[in-house]
Amino acid sequence: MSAGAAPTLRLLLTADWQIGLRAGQLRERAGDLRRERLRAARRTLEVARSSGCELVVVAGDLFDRPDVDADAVDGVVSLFAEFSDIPILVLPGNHDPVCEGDVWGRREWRSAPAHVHLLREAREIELSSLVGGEVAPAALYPCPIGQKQSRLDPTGWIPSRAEGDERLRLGIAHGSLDSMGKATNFPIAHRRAELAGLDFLALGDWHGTTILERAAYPGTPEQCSFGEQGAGSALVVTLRRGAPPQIEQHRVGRFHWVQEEVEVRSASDLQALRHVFDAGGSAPESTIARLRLELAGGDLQLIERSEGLLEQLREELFFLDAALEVLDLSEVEFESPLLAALDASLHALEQGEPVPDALDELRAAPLEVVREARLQLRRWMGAARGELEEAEA
Ligand SMILES: [Mn+2]
Repeated sequence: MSAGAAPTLRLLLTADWQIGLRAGQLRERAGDLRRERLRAARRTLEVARSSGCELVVVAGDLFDRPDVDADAVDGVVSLFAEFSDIPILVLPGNHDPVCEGDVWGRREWRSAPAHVHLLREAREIELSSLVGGEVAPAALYPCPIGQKQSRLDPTGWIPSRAEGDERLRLGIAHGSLDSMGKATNFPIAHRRAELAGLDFLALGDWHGTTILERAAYPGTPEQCSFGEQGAGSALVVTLRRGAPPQIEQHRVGRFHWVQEEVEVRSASDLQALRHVFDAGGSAPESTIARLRLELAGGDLQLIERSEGLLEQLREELFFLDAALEVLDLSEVEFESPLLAALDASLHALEQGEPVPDALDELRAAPLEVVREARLQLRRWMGAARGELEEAEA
């Protein structure tokens, strides 16, 4: 058989849309982010169309949970209806499992168009029986999830390739490959594709794109939270019997999530932080940020500048969660010359500089003790002045 005659199939692999995600971290913008997730889903389906994919595979967690708003389900169903030229295969994942009270039994989902196929059973399916006769001979091995957690490998049932079976064999599963650590929920043998003679194993659950020899996670099309790595893509996978899969990664996500903790010692630290957003490679209105600023020292001008920068970023970014912490009480003004001298001496001790003879024996004190003494002194001064002002008022 010539190479040209080998069965080929091009599919778009996506997963973990998590439609209806609560996104509580984004507070007042959470609803906007939910709508944006559906836009990323649309861009994903547009990639399928522009790349000439013969089908779309959603490898689990299309919905964030079974009780998402009716609007969320309606939104997905209407979106699918706009892409009626491409069959869409949907696998239930651990966020949207097939079980009592599942999202799939809801009225909104039941109006999904006929080109959308829910893979609710673990059994071999001839692809042509779902999508018509034009497609290459291929067998599907869907591994739907029926609960939130399990220690069993959902791909364990897939039979080995029978001798003489020259169809493409495609596994579709949701869980964690057991090779990458932390694989406690729905662990999947990392060599399952090779063990079962699959041409490709389409995977969902990990939110970062991960491409292996005969298996891949597309990752979530739009990052879900701070700390996730490698989200924001869809994969176009071309299978040809007897050859390794060809996998192309397409960016479909809009948002960049930035998390920074900065110790601000001078105005140049603020400039460097500003630069993170100016040179970050994403438009400010598509940036979601969490910032923790620590000001070592109570320089009032620096505090004001920091507040100014945060105010500016809050205007420009899609969302900013910011905290400004002032660590020191340097602004304390000592009315007593004696206490001022003591404070200066403690500071000198901290810095390893010469101190008056009277404090000489403190030289042996551990640095933390000296720092704490100075901080206590300043707190006490601040409190004492506050009481005085209250008494005068
Ligand atoms: Mn999952």
